[in-house]
Amino acid sequence: MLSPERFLSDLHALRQFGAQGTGVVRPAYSDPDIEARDWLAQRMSAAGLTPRFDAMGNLFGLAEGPSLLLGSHSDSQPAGGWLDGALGVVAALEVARAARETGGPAISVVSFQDEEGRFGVTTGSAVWSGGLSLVEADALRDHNGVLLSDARHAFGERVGGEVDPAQFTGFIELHIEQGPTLDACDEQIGVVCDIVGIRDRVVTLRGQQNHAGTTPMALRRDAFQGLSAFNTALNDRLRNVVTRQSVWTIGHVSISPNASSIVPGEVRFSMQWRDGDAARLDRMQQVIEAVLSEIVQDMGLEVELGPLLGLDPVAMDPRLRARLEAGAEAVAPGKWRMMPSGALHDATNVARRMPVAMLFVPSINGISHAFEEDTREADLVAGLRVLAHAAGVQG
Ligand code: HGY
Ligand code: MN
Ligand code: MN
Repeated sequence: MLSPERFLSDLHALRQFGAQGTGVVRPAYSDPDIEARDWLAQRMSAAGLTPRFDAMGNLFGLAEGPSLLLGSHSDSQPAGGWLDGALGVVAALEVARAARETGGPAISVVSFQDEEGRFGVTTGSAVWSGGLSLVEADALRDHNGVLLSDARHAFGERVGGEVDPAQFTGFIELHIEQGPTLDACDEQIGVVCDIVGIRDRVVTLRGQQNHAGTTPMALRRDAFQGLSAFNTALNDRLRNVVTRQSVWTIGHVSISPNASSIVPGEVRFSMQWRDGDAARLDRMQQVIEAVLSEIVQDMGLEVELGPLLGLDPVAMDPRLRARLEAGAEAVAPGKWRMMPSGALHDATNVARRMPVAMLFVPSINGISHAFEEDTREADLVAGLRVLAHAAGVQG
């Protein structure tokens, strides 16, 4: 039988790996991430599933024969919440376990690796689904310059054979909403219609490192001033291109040499933008590149653009979505809605190989990618029940 108590107990057990305050620090390939995956592999075995790590460190708990795949990711942001990804993995485990106990359908479980993009954009599921080759992935570096090919060796002898996507009939991912809609409307379930697209690249501006006391303002080639001017101009120039759903973020900045008395010679920053319309993502890219080239010309700087990473928007499979809608109506009548996902998810990559669908539960005050991230217990359990319903497992 589906057990909300066992599900919540596992969810809190996973929370202990990399726990920091109310949140978790469990980035992909860190010690807590690997320890958490070892623990999950044991729980999969105990549930009668066969655990298997692939070369990227994606962890599968496999049922025999063709099966429905459920899951999400168990790595976290560098300062992340306890439910982002973990909820979908542990709920999948509970549904698979209940299915075996009740003689239900074959359900497999996955925890994808590096969903949070230490090295790229949903790197583990991108490689597994064939969107990115392992050779290309291995050349990616994190913000500290660590190569993915080095980081993934931490899995050592755990790595088994590759897991063939053809054995799965579909994929369903339960996740927290990570935005304000369900919480503000006092609703319990969101059935996802589409996942937005994303573009992400590292930009480097180079000027001239110099003395901060003696270099006249007019003669400076200050890389940070370049970033500051770029940001202001970009917010203005994007106005005619974007909608209320478009977002763009400079989330990581590294200034060199980062000292009070030195005019910065170099600044490296992440430039990320997201939208539900692939054509608009392209237009935003054109504006970003145009503004950058104007700024570097005006300010005597040089610009280097890193590789453009990204994923296009994806629609959910209507048949799986209908199963989630029926589950939502059974578990939370009148308290659910259809909605797009503004966050990115592994389901986007998995959609290359099989039908996919997603459901959300509310995030209190819409907060996520922060230690304060939380969801009411009744909503976590409602999400579990809708997932089980859609998977055809007794609730
Ligand atoms: O950034 C995202 O949308 C996801 O949480 N990786
Ligand atoms: Mn997530
Ligand atoms: Mn996340």
